[in-house]
Amino acid sequence: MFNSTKEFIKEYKKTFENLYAFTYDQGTNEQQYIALGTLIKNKLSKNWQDTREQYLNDKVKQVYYFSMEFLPGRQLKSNAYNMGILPIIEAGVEELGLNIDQLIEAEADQALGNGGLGRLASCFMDSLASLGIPGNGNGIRYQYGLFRQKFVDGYQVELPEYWLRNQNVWETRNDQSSYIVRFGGNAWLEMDHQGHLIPKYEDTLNVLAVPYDTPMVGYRTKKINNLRLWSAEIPVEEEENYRTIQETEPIKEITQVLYPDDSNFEGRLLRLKQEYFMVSAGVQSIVKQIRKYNLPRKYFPEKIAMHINDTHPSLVVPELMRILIDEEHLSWEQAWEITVKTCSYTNHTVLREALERWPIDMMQSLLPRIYMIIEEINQRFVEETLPLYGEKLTWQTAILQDGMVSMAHMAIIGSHSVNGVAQLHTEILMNDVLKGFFTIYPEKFNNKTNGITQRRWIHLANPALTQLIDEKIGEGWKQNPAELKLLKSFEHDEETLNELGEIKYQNKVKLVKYIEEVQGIKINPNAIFDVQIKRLHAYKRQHLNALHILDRYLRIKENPSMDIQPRVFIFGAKAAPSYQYAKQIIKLINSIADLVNNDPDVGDKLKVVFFENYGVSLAEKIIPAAEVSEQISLAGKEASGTSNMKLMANGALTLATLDGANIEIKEYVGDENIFVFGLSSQEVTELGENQTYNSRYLYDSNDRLNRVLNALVDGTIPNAQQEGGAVFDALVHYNDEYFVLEDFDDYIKAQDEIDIVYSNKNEWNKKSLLNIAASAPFSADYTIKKYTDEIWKAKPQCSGKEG
Ligand code: 26Q
Repeated sequence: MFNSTKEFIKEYKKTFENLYAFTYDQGTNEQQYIALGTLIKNKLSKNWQDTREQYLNDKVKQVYYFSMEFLPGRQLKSNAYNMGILPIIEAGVEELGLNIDQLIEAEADQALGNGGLGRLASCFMDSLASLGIPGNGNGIRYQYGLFRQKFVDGYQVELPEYWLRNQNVWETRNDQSSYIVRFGGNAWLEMDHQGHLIPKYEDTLNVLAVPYDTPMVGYRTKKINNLRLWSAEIPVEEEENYRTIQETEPIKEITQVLYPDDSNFEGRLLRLKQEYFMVSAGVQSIVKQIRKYNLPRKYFPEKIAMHINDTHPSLVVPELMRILIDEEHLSWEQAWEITVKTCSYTNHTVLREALERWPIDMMQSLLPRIYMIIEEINQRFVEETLPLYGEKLTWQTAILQDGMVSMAHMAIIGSHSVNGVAQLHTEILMNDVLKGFFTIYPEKFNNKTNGITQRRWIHLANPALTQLIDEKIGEGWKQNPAELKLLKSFEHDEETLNELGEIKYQNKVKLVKYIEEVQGIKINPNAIFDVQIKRLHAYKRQHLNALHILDRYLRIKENPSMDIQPRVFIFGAKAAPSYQYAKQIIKLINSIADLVNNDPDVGDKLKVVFFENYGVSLAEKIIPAAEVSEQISLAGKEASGTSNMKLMANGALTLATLDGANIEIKEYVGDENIFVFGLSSQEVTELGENQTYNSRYLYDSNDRLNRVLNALVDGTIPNAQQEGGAVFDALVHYNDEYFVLEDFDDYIKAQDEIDIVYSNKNEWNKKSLLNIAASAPFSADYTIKKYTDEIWKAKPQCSGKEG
C-alpha cells in the first residue's frame, strides 16, 4: 500500500496527470475524486485477482447473493477505511491543499435499490468480505438509480437519477464473461441421435448480458469479493439486424431503470424481463465458473449456494433446472436434487399486495422454455402433495393458481431453506402467511434477524463516538462486536455519560448547520432530535407521527407560554411515484412543517424538518445526531426494519411498537431503556378478525383525537385541504386500515414520557449508552455468520484479522 503520506502524494499526482494531462490543482472536485478513486481501485486489483484465483485453486464453496437491488451508497471512504489507508489519504489530501469532504461528496451515491432490502444486500456484501467468506453479489447495473426526490410546494416530484454521469471508478467491464439471454419466440423439445431431448428455439429476442464487476473490500483482510451487475446490450453478431436506434430500445431498456416500488407489486412485463435477465446471466456465469472446478455435477451444491433475496430472483429455480437438463443433460430427478440443495430464499414482507404473482400467459410468451419447466415443477409438486396433505393444502401451496405463477411458492418449493428477517416475522410466516408450507416442509423454515454493518454506520458515520468507545473499552469491538457490551460497566460513570452527551450534542450542531444550509430552517441544538427515516408507507405510519406533532402544536397554541421540552421532528422518506396516499402524507407533513416552523407562538418548542431525497448519504448525516428513533409501524407489518438498528447503535432511544426487530431490541436493551407503545401483533390480528374496530367511534368519543383530526380539515393547516381531507377520510371514514387512531393515545403517552426522561440528562445519556452497548447482536457480521453456518455452509478463507 502506501508507506507514507509522501508516497501517497506522489502516486496521487501521477495518477491525476495520467488521467487528465494537467495537474491536480487545476481539476474540478469530480476529477480530483476520480483520480483518488482510480488510485485506490488500482491498489485493490492485486488482492482482488489473488482472491479470485485462490477461490478457484482451492475449489472453495462460493455463495451467490441474487438481488434485484444493491444500495451501497458512496464507496470511497468505506473502501479506504476497510483497506486501512483512510488516515494516510486524509493526511495526504490535506497536504495537497484539497478538502477531503468535497472529494468524498463528488462521488455519486449509488442508489440501485429502494430501501431496506437493497441496503441489507450491501451490508451483507461488506460482512461477507470482512469475514473472508467467498460471497458474490449478482444484480443489475441500472443506468438510472432510485429517482431523485424534490419538493415543489411541498409535493414530491421525481427526477431521473443518472448516477453514471461521471465515471464510475469502482467497476470493471468484463466483456469476456458476457452471455446471451433469450426472450420470447417458440421453444420445443426434439430427440437427438443419442436419445436426449434437446430444446429448440425460434424467433427469440437475444440480449447480450455484459457484466460490470465491483470489488467488495473487507475490513482488515486481503480477501476481496465480487459484486457482478449486468447490463443489457445488442449481441455484436446481431448488430446489423438493428437498423435504427429506436429498434434497439427494447433491449437497452431492460437495464435502464430501477422500479421505484418497494411494497406494492405491479406486474409490468419489463420488470419480468429484468428479473429473468439478471437471473439467467447470473446462473450461466456460475455454471461456467464451476466447470473450471472440473468436478462431477453432483458436487454442485457442495461448491455453490444461490440465495434468492425476496421473490424477485425466484426464476433462479427454473433457470438452474433448464441449464442442468438442457445443457448439462442431467435427468429431471438429478437436476431437481441439485437445485433444491443449491437454492435458499429470504422473505421480506407479509403484505398481501406485495406478493409477486405473474399471469401465466405473460410468463409463457416471454419465457416459453422456462414456463414448461415451471409447469412440470408444479405438476410434480401437486402429485406428491395431494396424497399426503389433501386438496385444500395442495391448491393453496401450488405454484400455479388462478392463472398466475406465484413466485414465493416457486422459491419455497425450489429451496432447502426459507427464512424470515426477524423473530416475529418468521413466526408470522410459519403460523400464518406460509402456514401451508410450514406444514409440508417444517425443516426448511428458520429465522435470520437482519443486521447492519457497524463499519459504515458507526465507525465511519460517527467517528467521535467510535473514538470514545475505543478509549473506554479498547478497539476489540471492531473485530468482535460482542465486546460492545463492555460499555455497560460505564453506566454509572458520570464522566463517560457526559462525554457521550457532548458527542451527541456536537453531532447535532453539525446537523443543525446542514439543515440551515439546505432547508433554511433554524434549529435549537438543545431540542430533542426525533427521527423517522424510511420509505413512506401507510403501514409505517408516518401520519401517526404527524398527528402527534399536530397535537403538540395545538397544545402550544392553547398555551404559548407552556413549559415544554423543545423537540425537532426529522423526516426522510420517498414515496413510490404511483402511491398517491403516501405522496399526500408527504405534502401534509410539509404543510404542517410550514405552519409550525413559521408560527412565532411556537418558537423553538417545535420544529419539523422533512429532508429532500433521503438516501444512504443523508442517513449517514442524520443518524449520528438522532436521539429518538421512531419505529411505529402497525405491529405485524414491518418484517424487521434496519434503521432501528442503525439509530440504536448511534445512541438513539427507540420509540416503538412491538414489531419486527423492535422486539429483539427491547429484549437486548431491557424494558427500562426503550419506549414501547401500542397494540401487539396478536391484538392486531384479533381486532382484524372479530371486525369490531370502529375508527369513527374513536373519532367521536376521544376529545383529543377529535381535535387533532378536525385540524386536518378545518383550515388549521394552510395549503393542505385536499391532503388533510384524504388522511382524515382514510382514518375516519374508511375505518383506518392500520389502526392509527387505536394506537394514538398510547403513542402520545410514550412521547410525553420521553420528555420527562430527557429532562434528566444523566438518565438519558445512561440509557443512550446502554443502547449502544446492547446493539452488538445487530452486527451484520453475526447475521452473515449464521447464514453461512446454517444455510450456505461456506467457509471463511482467512481469520478476518490479517493485515
Ligand atoms: C417487486 C415487484 C415489482 C416491483 C418492485 C418490487 C419490490 C421491490 C422492492 C418489492 C419490494 C421491495 C423492497 C422491499 C423491502 O425493502 N422490504 C424491507 O426489507 C428490509 C430488509 O429485510 C426489512 O427490514 C423491512 O422490514 C422490509 O420492509
